[in-house]
Amino acid sequence: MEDLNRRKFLSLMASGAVAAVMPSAGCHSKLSNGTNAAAKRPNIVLIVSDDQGYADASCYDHPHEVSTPNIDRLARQGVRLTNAYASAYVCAPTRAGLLTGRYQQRFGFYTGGDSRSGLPLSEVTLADLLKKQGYATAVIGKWHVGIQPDYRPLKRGFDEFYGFLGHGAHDYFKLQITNEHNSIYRNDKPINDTGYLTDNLAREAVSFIERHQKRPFFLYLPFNAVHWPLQALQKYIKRFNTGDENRDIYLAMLTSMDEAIGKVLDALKRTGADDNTLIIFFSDNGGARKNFANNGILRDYKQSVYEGGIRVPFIVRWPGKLPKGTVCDEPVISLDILPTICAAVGAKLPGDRVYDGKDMLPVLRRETKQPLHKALFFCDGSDQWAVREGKWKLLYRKGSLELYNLDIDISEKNNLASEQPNMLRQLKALYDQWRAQMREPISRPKKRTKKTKKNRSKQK
Ligand SMILES: [Ca+2]
Repeated sequence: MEDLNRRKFLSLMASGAVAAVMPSAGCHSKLSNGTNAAAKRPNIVLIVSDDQGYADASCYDHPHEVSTPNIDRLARQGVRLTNAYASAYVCAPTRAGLLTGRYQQRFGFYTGGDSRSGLPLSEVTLADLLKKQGYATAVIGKWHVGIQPDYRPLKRGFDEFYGFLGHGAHDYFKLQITNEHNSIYRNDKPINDTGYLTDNLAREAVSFIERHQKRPFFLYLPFNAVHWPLQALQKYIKRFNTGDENRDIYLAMLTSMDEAIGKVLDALKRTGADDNTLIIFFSDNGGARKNFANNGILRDYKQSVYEGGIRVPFIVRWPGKLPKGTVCDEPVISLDILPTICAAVGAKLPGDRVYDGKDMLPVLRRETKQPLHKALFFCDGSDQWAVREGKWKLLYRKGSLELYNLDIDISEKNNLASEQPNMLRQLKALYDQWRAQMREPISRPKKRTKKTKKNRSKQK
């Protein structure tokens, strides 16, 4: 690999691209060896699954019918996290937090409804940052953070786009031009395509990898699998016989996604990029009841601040830079991905804004025993919120507060709110302090606003 990287570097020098990819001063120390940073600049592959259950990867504690050999391959080659969270319990806000490294509530992005106006243009995306570092950038899959022209991928730091812009779900077989939400786009243009969408995302991802062997690349691969509608290839549905036809279809969708991930891993190997590629994989929220996902021992599903809505499968794999086949129990959140990637490539974070995510690399390398975060926060802007500090979790749901000790009660069965009033008060104060720093939702539901106005006028 040394020779290969040297060749890559010389090729970049010849093309005059080295100046563009050299990291800013002071960032080299972030790379583990401190050697020639430009030559070592890793490729980044960020794979996001959609509504996948915590128990629906066979490298996690799983029911017998689940088999995900390629996700397991990532876990064998990297670090598997057991206390990893998505920053929201639904699709769009998690993506907004992921792309910015900031609690999405800082810019008013709490719900799927907030995705209609899009990721505010004041935000800097991970792709913006990597593009500045000379990376080739692509998003292949589900965008879901803005439909209007200025909010589309090519305006948010990505060189290439294949996928769909809006809504959380997409038909897996109907890939013809319809409207701006549902059409499949290639870059700025809607196209007519055929096939099974998960396979197509693999095809496009492999093509992007093969076309960028001479330049560091950032491939953002947000699958819409295994989000409903329940649609799968017959050849895979036949493999399952759980007694529940819907679960069989879900598992077949999962098989297609796992095979797509396998194709990406094979392409990295084939092109020689494998050893110099950081791969991060996670699900954008907990498994959904609607798609027959399984969250194992975790309570509840997507759209809930119980663990089943927010704790997700999460793997980080970087050959030679991170330990292989290890398990990390440190609580992390999807917001950490942006600062981790920036640290890996030697990119400085902009100094004009607050970043909530933190570089996970020291924790993943077991270089520190300090907690990565003092606390983690979750909030949907209306009915539910939660705060986790160490083993304690306080959550608000259906008008009441619940307190759990996750160390001994991962399934959140024993509400300690009345037994631990001091802990409850402490966590509530921590949450209130955090919440006061966040903006109000971009698209506060109209009904709520009208009702509030009506109530106000009544009170007058
Ligand atoms: Ca989702």
